[in-house]
Amino acid sequence: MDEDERSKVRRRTFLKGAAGALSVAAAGCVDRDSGAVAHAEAARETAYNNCWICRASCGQEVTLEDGTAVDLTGVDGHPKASAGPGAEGTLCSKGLAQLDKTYNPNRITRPYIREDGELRSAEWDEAIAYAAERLESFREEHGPEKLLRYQGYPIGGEFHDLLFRDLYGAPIQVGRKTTCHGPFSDSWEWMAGYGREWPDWRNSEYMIAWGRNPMECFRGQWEPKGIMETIEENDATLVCIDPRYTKTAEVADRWIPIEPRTDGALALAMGHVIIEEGLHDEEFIEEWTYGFDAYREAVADKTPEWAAGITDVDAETIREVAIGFAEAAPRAVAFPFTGLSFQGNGFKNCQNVHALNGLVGNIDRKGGTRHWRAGFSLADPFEERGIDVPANHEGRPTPDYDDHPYQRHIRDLSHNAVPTAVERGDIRGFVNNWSAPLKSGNSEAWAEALEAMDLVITVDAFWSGVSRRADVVFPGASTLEQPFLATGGDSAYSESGWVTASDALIEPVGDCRTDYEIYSALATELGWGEYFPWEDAVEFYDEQLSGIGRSFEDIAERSYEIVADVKYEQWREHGFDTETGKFQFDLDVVDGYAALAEETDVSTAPEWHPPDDDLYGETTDEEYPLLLTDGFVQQLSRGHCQALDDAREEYLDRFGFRYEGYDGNLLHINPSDADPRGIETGDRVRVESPDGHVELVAHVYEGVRPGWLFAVSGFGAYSLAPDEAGANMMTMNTERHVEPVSGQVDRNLPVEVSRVGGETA
Ligand SMILES: Nc1nc2c(c(=O)[nH]1)N[C@H]1C(S)=C(S)[C@@H](COP(=O)(O)OP(=O)(O)OC[C@H]3O[C@@H](n4cnc5c(=O)[nH]c(N)nc54)[C@H](O)[C@@H]3O)O[C@H]1N2
Ligand SMILES: Nc1nc2c(c(=O)[nH]1)N[C@H]1C(S)=C(S)[C@@H](COP(=O)(O)OP(=O)(O)OC[C@H]3O[C@@H](n4cnc5c(=O)[nH]c(N)nc54)[C@H](O)[C@@H]3O)O[C@H]1N2
Ligand code: SF4
Ligand SMILES: [Mo]
Repeated sequence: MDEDERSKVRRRTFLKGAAGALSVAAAGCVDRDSGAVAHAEAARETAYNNCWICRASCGQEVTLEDGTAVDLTGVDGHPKASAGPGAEGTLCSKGLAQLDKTYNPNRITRPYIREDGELRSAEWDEAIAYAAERLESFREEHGPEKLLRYQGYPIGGEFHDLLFRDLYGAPIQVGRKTTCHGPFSDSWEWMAGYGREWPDWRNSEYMIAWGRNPMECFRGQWEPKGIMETIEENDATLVCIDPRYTKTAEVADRWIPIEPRTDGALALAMGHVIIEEGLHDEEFIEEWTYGFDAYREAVADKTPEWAAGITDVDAETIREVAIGFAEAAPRAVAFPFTGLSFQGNGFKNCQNVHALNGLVGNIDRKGGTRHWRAGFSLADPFEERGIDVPANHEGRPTPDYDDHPYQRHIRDLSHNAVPTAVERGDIRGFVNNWSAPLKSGNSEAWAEALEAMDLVITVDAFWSGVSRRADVVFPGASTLEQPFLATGGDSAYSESGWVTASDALIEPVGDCRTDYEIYSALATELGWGEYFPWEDAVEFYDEQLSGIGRSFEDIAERSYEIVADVKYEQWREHGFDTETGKFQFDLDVVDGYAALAEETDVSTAPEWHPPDDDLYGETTDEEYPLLLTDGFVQQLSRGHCQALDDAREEYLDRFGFRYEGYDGNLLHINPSDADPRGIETGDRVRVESPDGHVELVAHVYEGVRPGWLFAVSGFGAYSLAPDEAGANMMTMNTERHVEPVSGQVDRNLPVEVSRVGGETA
């Protein structure tokens, strides 16, 4: 397609998308939100879009003026952006920052290729031809099995898979779960038969946010709204178990700043109380669970007094929370996520928490934990067109990782194992999409591995540790600049499946292109054009939606549609999709896990695993007496808002920081740890671990537990933050920092902290 044709397509699709809501502003009227006087002649229109900053796909209503997006609000009634039917739609500050992201001067807006060791900008045709030529010679020299695939949360993920997995034949990818939610979802999948559960917040009467921060780390605006509504309307209780005083802790009835990594002990003691009080769901256990005897035995001697000594939560609190939770069940939910997944002993901790949900029988019940399911299927556009997609990745040799226990049981590679795979020559090239892996774990070794690889190709929006080291960089379009489609079951509509879609609303900034354009151009150059017969992604999505009798245009015009009923208690009809057809307390029937458990001498049933220096994470000692973890805050997304000035400023503002010259992340430290070290708020501090050190600025406050340090991730070396300001904790993380069952990055590091030469920031 040449330039003219492409812009014709864009104009056509844009006009289709915006047609529903055209309005021309009266001369001199005042913009509701910004207060600015609109340009007398400006054609103002609104159209729908979806936010993908935290990947929750909240519906956005965008105001456009002369082809530029000038304002954003949420879409009322949207399943992800509102509290449900008729409710006001809102966006969080990250969603509102979408304009700043799109028009940001730091954005990559042209293709780049490496020449004589330096990246230089290139024309699209040249960049595509160069990437194709390098991919071909790579295949001849090394074979496709040496090319590693890595995707974050992209829009065109299926096109990346089609090109690099199915057609090119690269068999190995880095498991998404191994940087985010491995222990959480692996344990849940083996216990309940599906990888994802979602809390039915809106209908819940007792909510335990367990190492989760849903008031600021949303999976869409429906989460905080649902929580606040059920607190107000159902007098529901919210308990926050977190060593950090988060926004969730702020609104909770109880904040339990637990000793980190001891959640598994707390969960077992709660199970002990629930059984002792006879508050478990006998009928559910009898008919729908497997392995309850092993569970009963596991908790028999796990009294609240026992757990109090481990968790630093007093026995009375443990009793009260256990009883409150069980009495409210099934309208009760104990929901862990990344807080427990980031732990070296995370698998058992998650298994023990999940077991509580089975014990009180709240699985897929109103107000409990919901089985994530859309309740409908889209059509397969390849089938529609009679295209037989090859599976060229199948049967390729994959490396043998017998010395990595978890790696034997999963096909995807663990994020932290990649550098070793490169060192061994198992991996020699890398294709990356919307991801910034150098912030996620084992960062120094990853940086070296990228330098050592023969070929690195990336689609990115900002300069990161990967794009700076790439051979070819393609500038990807944001959601405002490309069509979007998402479906799901997790939303404000507890009993419905939804679809949401939006078309490109603005011309891509600079020379950016949509994901579909990038992958189809590359595929065509490599001789696989026949597998990308769609004119654009709109046509592809349209064919998918034909499966439910909808068109892309239909949905994009109204932003979303509720399309299916998703009943509670789906297990009544189909049973659980597990080995026994039941909810499994004991995982002795799960082959992979049973073998691993035997090897590592652990129980297949719930059990308390303390961190132990050996397999389950490192412990603190005299030299490194503090435990450091990193994570998220409301104002920033995983790894891209750090490139935006306003977002960084909002984050620093929240903690009272307005220092000129420092816009990195803060190290939150309790006064009882700061005082003896002579550290005050604003001091530059050095954090030292057995594997390295970083420097950043201290924020002394009571909002973190004594002995525990927290910093926001996505800053420092290899990050998108301008000048790599702040610290990347993962430069102190290594291959051995891995949770042994799922292969997920363990992000708890023993450290010592000192003030740097008396300077203040
Ligand atoms: N240290 C540490 N690491 C973590 C975490 C942590 O708490 N601490 N959290 C983990 C979690 S939960 C997750 S899910 C992973 C996610 O980690 P990733 O898979 O790396 O995902 P993101 O951080 O969202 O990806 C950021 C990249 O996407 C690019 N990008 C942003 N917008 C666009 C766009 O419109 N188009 C294109 N083409 N690219 C774009 C950015 O430029 C950036 O390079 O991170 C994990 N890593
Ligand atoms: N603002 C914002 N929202 C996001 C994202 C984002 O980047 N920014 N990303 C999205 C993604 S990909 C994800 S995976 C989700 C993550 O959603 P959440 O899991 O809710 O995110 P976190 O804030 O990392 O929550 C983990 C909490 O666990 C606590 N914690 C740490 N160690 C322990 C421990 O040992 N025990 C207990 N009990 N708690 C502990 C941390 O202090 C932190 O508050 O957020 C999504 N939403
Ligand atoms: S919660 Fe915020 S960042 Fe996430 S999709 Fe919604 S508006 Fe965007
Ligand atoms: Mo995540």
